[in-house]
Amino acid sequence: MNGGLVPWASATTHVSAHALHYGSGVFEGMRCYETPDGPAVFRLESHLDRLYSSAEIYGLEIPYAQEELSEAVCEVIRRNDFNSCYVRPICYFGSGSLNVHPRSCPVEVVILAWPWATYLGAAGLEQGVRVTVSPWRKFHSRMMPTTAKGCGQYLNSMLAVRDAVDRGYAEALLLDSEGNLAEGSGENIFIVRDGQLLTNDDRHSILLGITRDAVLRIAGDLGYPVEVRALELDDLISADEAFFTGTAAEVTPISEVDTIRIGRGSRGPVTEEIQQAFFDATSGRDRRYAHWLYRVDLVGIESNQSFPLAQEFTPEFVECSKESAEKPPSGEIFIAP
Ligand code: PPE
Repeated sequence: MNGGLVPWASATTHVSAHALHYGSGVFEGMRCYETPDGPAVFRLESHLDRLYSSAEIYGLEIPYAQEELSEAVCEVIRRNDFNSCYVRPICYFGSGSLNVHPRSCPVEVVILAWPWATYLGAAGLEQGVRVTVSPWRKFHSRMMPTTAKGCGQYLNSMLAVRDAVDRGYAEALLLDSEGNLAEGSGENIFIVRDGQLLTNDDRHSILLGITRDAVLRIAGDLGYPVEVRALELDDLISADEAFFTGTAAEVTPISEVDTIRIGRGSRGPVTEEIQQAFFDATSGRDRRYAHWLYRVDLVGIESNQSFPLAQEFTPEFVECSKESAEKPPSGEIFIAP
């Protein structure tokens, strides 16, 4: 946290922090996977590139070089002795003034890590999840930069997912302001029809997901034609298969939308093949995608010992699975360079 290694319980910020009042921060979510070469962060550079561009849009000057943040991400994983985990770097305007303009607010930089199993439930990965079209529309990219991962932007996602869960669905699907599909509260969407993949892009107010990008590449390598265009609700309802992509959600099949079954109402064969290929990439089994894996142990090997600051803590806001809300094991710490 801001250049130091801090135990979870002491990693606090003041109530006058600008970000608390106005959501003025940007963040990333990445996953570290266990591979034959030790733990490796999937597409670390792409995530940090997006963090820096999100920060630039909001005028947050990150006072560290990208290489320093890469090393800090690895360090927090090593010091926690994690083989696999979720990593959440966040940069935000801290305490300085409370005008909407963040003048005189310092930029705080924190990296958190914790074990995070499946996002939409372990069963969801195999059987698919039920989703509902949200009454909340995704904000238009002219209202807020949808390609940036800004903290305050997630109030839109939060409204949508709470409504969906309250109505018994695993996830919300937000339409854009024109009524086309945008994305899930925390995932991009793909449709499979007649052996072809369809997805939308930033013209439809989505975050351009890094998992989406990986799946586009994997699908191409598997020989599936992919079309990127506006998607209507009808495209989804008449699809053979559909799935979400996201760092937390990975590749999760969609089984139903508002009680209408998609295809057979379970994970389809194309989704399964892409899911398998994705996990082969993240686990290092498929060497073609080895360049997407950033090996945690390659740097700073001298300091690779477990760290005594890691302590008992179970962050209540962390749900391993939206269905089972398992608690992660203790031992999380933050670090920044
Ligand atoms: N759209 C949104 C709105 C989104 O939040 C995510 C990631 C994606 C698409 C997929 O992006 P990518 O992870 O680069 O493939 N959502 C993150 C936050 C989840 C959360 O609950 O917090 C994530 O998956 O890490």
